[in-house]
Amino acid sequence: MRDKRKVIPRRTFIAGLASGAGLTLAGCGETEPPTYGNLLRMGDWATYKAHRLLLPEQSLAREYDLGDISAMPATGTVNPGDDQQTFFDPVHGPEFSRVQSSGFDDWRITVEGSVDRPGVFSLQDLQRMPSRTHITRHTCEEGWSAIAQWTGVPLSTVLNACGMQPQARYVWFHAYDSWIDSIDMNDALHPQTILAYGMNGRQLPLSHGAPLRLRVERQIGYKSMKYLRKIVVTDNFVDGGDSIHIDDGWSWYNGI
Ligand SMILES: Nc1nc2c(c(=O)[nH]1)N[C@H]1C(S)=C(S)[C@@H](COP(=O)(O)O)O[C@H]1N2
Ligand SMILES: [Mo]
Repeated sequence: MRDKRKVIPRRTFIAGLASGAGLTLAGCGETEPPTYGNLLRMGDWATYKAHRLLLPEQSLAREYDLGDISAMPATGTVNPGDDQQTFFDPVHGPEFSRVQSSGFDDWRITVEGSVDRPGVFSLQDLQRMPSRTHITRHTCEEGWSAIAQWTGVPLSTVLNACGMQPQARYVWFHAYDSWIDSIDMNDALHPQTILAYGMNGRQLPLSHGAPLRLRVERQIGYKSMKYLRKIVVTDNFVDGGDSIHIDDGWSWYNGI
């Protein structure tokens, strides 16, 4: 498995900023990452705490101009239907191939959990909702970054359409490969957090997560999950354990 710990210097820098500013780091409920206490996840603590203290809740990641768009490599899974991929899922991989062969006409995403009206949405359903387009920099933990334009529906719009319940605190994402991951409500309701179906003015390409991927612009690249199939709203944090590769150092919170 690849080494996922290349972002420590910035994390340390931000933590340093926080303590240098004389901020009290103890006792603020909402700045405690839900993974706190798990030794393997100690790295989450500094970034989560520092970001939640220092950054306004809905501060925007920098947006760029059309002329700034760069080439972007596709990494990790590039086709969930291919059983040779590292993160191939024997159950959902073949299912992906089936919906892909329908041109994604048969593709549906479900939204369940702490919502009054669990939803099932086709791509057309999502495309009929108000959209947002932005140009942002994607930063991968492997050391590269790229600028691209993303178009999609704000996650908050979809969650509200399903009647998200007031006690809900996390949103989980399940992909057609073996990826499962979550974000907190602060990131879920952030205006730049979108379910993207378009990239650089075209339909989202297969290798970049078609038909639908998440874009979480204030966190490192791997939080922007590709090939979405299910969204689950939860009241409590549930550690995804091995499925989110904690043993390999993938932090749950990895703000940039
Ligand atoms: N389902 C899924 N989502 C994923 C990945 C993956 O392998 N599977 N890779 C992640 C990583 S490490 C990065 S850097 C970005 C890469 O997105 P890209 O392939 O569009 O460049 O997707 C993220 N989302
Ligand atoms: Mo990445």
